[in-house]
Amino acid sequence: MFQLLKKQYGRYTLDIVSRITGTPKDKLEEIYKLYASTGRPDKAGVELYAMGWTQHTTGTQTVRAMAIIQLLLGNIGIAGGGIAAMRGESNVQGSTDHGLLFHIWPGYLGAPTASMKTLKDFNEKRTPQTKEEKSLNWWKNFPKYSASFLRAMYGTNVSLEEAYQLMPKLDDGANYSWLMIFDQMYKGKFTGFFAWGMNPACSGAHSNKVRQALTKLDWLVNVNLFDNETGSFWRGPGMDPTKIKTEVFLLPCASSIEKEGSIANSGRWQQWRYKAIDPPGEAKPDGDIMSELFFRVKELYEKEGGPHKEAITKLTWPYGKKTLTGHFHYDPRMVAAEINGYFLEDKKVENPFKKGEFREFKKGDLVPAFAWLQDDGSTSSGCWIYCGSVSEKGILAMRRINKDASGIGLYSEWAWCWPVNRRILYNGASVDLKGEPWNKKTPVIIWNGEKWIGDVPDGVGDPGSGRPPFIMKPDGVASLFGPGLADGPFPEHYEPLECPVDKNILSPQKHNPVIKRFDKAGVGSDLDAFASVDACDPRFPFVCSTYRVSEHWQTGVLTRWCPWLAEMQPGMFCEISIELAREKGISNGDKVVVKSARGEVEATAIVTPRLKPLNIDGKIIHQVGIPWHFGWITSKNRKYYPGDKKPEIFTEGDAANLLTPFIGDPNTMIPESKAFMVNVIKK
Ligand SMILES: Nc1nc2c(c(=O)[nH]1)N[C@H]1C(S)=C(S)[C@@H](COP(=O)(O)OP(=O)(O)OC[C@H]3O[C@@H](n4cnc5c(=O)[nH]c(N)nc54)[C@H](O)[C@@H]3O)O[C@H]1N2
Ligand SMILES: Nc1nc2c(c(=O)[nH]1)N[C@H]1C(S)=C(S)[C@@H](COP(=O)(O)OP(=O)(O)OC[C@H]3O[C@@H](n4cnc5c(=O)[nH]c(N)nc54)[C@H](O)[C@@H]3O)O[C@H]1N2
Ligand SMILES: [Mo]
Repeated sequence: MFQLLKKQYGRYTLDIVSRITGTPKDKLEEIYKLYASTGRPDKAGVELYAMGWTQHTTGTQTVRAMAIIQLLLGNIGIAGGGIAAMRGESNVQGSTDHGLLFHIWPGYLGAPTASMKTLKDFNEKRTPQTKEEKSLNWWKNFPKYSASFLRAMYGTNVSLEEAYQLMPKLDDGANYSWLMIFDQMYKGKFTGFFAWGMNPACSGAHSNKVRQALTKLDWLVNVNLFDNETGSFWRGPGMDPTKIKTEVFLLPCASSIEKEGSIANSGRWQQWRYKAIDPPGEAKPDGDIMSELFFRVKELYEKEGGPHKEAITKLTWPYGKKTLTGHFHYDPRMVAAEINGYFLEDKKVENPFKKGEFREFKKGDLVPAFAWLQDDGSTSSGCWIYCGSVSEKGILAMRRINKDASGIGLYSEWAWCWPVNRRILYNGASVDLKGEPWNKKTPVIIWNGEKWIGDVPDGVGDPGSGRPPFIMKPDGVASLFGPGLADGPFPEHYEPLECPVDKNILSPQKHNPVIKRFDKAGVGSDLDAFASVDACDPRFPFVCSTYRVSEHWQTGVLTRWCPWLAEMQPGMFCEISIELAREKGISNGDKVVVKSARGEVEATAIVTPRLKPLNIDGKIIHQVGIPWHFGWITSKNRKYYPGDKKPEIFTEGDAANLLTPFIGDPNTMIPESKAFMVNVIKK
């Protein structure tokens, strides 16, 4: 594999990389040397990444390329090492842990597809095998986690097999990600839609398409603190309310400080948050809204019947109760315990870590850690990786012990970290085969002659056991070669779908050949609203990228209403270089229109040395940048109806996503919001 790797990347000479990126050769070399200098036992290098890497049609390959570099440098599992995905919102980690994505159940259990007819088929398909005797192959435990999850869903009301039959299945090969959902909605395949804590009319790539898609719905439920461009899409720019059939409901919700629950951060720390104040008016915590919906839908199914009704009527929902006022309150502490999991019967279980030693559990006991979960239906766990997060000591996410015995910042008694409170994943790679830390000054784990001390050890057996440390990989070793993705197995350089160059000097393929596209290729005579420009099109000569500013949050629904923030960032701007400004006769503060193949937005020009023209293979290429926090609802020039709230300070400009292409990375389906082609025209 290493020889293949050398062959693949031998082509990436300094000269070629410099021609492609526009970075001078000496700068490239300086950066390579500096970073490669971390490949020593007494040094560490970490890669923090966020949207600059991911929002591309090559995002997955970029992250993989860096993972390969970190492996080669020995920067995995050590203090100050790793590949760290910075999560954007406070609970992005928690939501993916708990099954937000369509293709996984909670705890990253691959979801079943229609062709997996029985629980046995499902478990067989999803449980990896290995011939490596010393490999732990942790995913061999998959059937324990799937059984425990099914029990968390349906309790003991039904058998495990029946529970499996009640769970929804994905159509084989189908994809239900964001772009897919809005494409299907645009094609009229949806009846209704819950926009739950999101603002797709501004955050979704190609917002014109998203806004049109919303007109095809019969109903839309907006669960939010405020009205936003999504809930009010029907009276937004270019819409004729008399022609739109969609009925919109706003369910007012409590904000993060008005309800209790937990969040999980980028470091996998689950931290408890307490309610500070009551929500105003009729607003309710999201959990209560969901709970009430559940009971109402269940009642309807019980009264009226319907296809597959048991999928709803047989669910266990022990944490919601009807109060005297008729409101279904749900208790997040009970949910936390359900996520941890229980023994559902009295049972004597062999200690998974000590053969021949047994422990007796009583029905209702909390399962102490996921190694104790069973595949026979005798345990439940809503998310196996969180098993161990609630114990007789309480909800460990509530811990606030501000002590760091490790000296390297693990703070092991602050909150709780999945899995099993281990703070650094793959820490077995921080020691050699004899158990000696590679770096004796910053050890993560140490063998004291009898046991490991420091962080909770990951994957390592006792020194001398020869167990390979990457226990989540079937063979126990990390992979340089990455089969199983839509692209690869080795990362390769491709240009974004919309780009300013004629060819990729490394390969005859200009773009990632497996980009997920929904659009028609090329543009027609007028600006085809749903197209991308995949050849250099003189109408859109500049590269555009979208990004954030400190003063606003996301689509701005939480910040555009704050007068002090609106005052600091009062509207859409477009950053352009001094050179481009000169070329186009644009001055700082001028009004401009930024246009792509899909739409246009008005902006104020900011002429800045922050952006510099790039020299790409001898050709001067300009790049411009725009923030994506704005939307029409807080603007001065929109129509305000009686009863509409007006912001104290207006912000001008509409969504940056009116410009972005509706295309996705072939693995993650994230849209290419960081690189597409536009023109900038002085008004
Ligand atoms: N104030 C504020 N803070 C926020 C948010 C907010 O809206 N406002 N949003 C939160 C959320 S949800 C998220 S996901 C995070 C996002 O955090 P970031 O990903 O840091 O945010 P963006 O501003 O979208 O950033 C992208 C950066 O990527 C760079 N970039 C663009 N293309 C490339 C490329 O090809 N390679 C590299 N290496 N860099 C590139 C751009 O120059 C830009 O500086 O921020 C979170 N924090
Ligand atoms: N062009 C471009 N587009 C992007 C990005 C980019 O960099 N460039 N970044 C992308 C990224 S990283 C992200 S994360 C997405 C975000 O996309 P969205 O999630 O659609 O956007 P937000 O503005 O974060 O929407 C959150 C909504 O939730 C509401 N809200 C706040 N608290 C609560 C609560 O407790 N309960 C409920 N029910 N609602 C609440 C807010 O008022 C707001 O309307 O946008 C993506 N879109
Ligand atoms: Mo994000």
